[in-house]
Amino acid sequence: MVQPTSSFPSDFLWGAATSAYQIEGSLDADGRGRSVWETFAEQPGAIEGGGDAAIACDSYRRWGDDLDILSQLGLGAYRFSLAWARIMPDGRGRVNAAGLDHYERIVDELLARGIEPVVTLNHWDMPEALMAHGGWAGRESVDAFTEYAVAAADRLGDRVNWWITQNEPWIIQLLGYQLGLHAPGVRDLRSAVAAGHHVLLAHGAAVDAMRPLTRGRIGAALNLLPCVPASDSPADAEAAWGSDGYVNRWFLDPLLAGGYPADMRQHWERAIGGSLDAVIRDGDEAAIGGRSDFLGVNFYTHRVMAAAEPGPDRPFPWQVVGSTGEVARTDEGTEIVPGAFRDLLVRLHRDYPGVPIMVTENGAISGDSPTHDGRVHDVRRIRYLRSHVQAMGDAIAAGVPLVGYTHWSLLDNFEWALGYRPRFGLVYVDFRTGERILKDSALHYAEIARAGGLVEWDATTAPSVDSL
Ligand code: GBH
Repeated sequence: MVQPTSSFPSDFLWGAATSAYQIEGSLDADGRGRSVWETFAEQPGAIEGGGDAAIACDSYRRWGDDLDILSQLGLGAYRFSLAWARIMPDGRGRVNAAGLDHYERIVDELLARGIEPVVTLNHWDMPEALMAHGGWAGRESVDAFTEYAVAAADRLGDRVNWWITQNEPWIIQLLGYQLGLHAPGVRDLRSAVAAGHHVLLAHGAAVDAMRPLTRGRIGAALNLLPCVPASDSPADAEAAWGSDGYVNRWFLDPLLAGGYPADMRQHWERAIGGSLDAVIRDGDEAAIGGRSDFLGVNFYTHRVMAAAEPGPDRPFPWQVVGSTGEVARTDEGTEIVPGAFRDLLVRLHRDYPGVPIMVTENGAISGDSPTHDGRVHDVRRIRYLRSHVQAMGDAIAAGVPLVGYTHWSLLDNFEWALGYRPRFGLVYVDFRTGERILKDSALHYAEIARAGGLVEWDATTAPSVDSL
């Protein structure tokens, strides 16, 4: 049996996470503007199952139910995002007060319940109007985002202690602008690298503009993927390091170490066949770095990498291959690697010392649905959760300054291009009725949060709602 982990500090934040577009619905309510995701979702085949986010979890109306669940579980933090297009319906200029009113109610109600709001500004739902300048591929996005950040901090800055400017710049760059699998559906390498850069530049500009308006801590959330070589060969080792530059260091280094990694900049310039000087201008790196109060880490899995020849569909000399040996997987086949999670946290502390880390996402798809007893026995999610909590405890014991954990996700929700099939929630949502059911994982997580670390667990006994 795993011993109760005592390494978590007493003020460690145990929470859960969502994002606006994935849960809210009510896309036309109270003056919300259109976002790039409505346009993208209308394209045939863009969303698996043909769904859209018109209703999702109906959380724009049921947010009180969501907060009741957080209270019932005894969680101490809620990471959620503001819908950019509710606050800046036209992208620039006019601020929609009704949008801010909505989030102010949520923040005040969270605080009244003793739950720390962790507020994300951009979780991918950019106002459609900003596509006139290419969206994130255009440098105008930096000023637009800063206006939005100022509006948010002006209203909420006195009450919000944790701000996340950007969620997963690499996913925006890759899926939004390189592969076109997410909004706005662009497929262009030069646009992709520009988009990633502008997301970071907007982080820096927003931090500076928000400082006078909030004493809260401001950071960005990166999805980090440890890159492991597929074999002992030097070529695969090089592939793994290259891929680490593409996924991880391209964002970590400018945020926390003063500038882009030279090796990856070369890879990019080779791939686009020219210099990046017009995109990454003099002074830009100085405007990104040295400003983050903490790092948000979204961790799901790793990537096993092998050397490969670049080609039309492969801009860089590496490719993802699966693990060869025995490795546990989620229902969707994602490799479960808690040891790599611990090692990643230790590496971050070593390579970027002095930066507090919040694990802002971590979770697993499990094909759960209620059984005849009306309960959801998601044992595999419990195992995933426990092994990653153990990894965090080990990282803390090794000296990593971890300040909190917001599990992805509080609710089953709209999983972007994959629609409603993948269920990531601690809480089951019936998308026809909006009904919410606490899964066994939610009940077990409540025990972990209450104890402040791992507690004994017997897979044969389902936890009980009465224990809350
Ligand atoms: C995070 O992305 C996101 O921040 C969050 O919104 C999301 O719900 C969560 O993880 C779970 O995915 O078949 O092309 O749609 C992590 C990266 C991006 C990994 C979407 C899975 C599906 C690829 N995720 N990706 S695609």
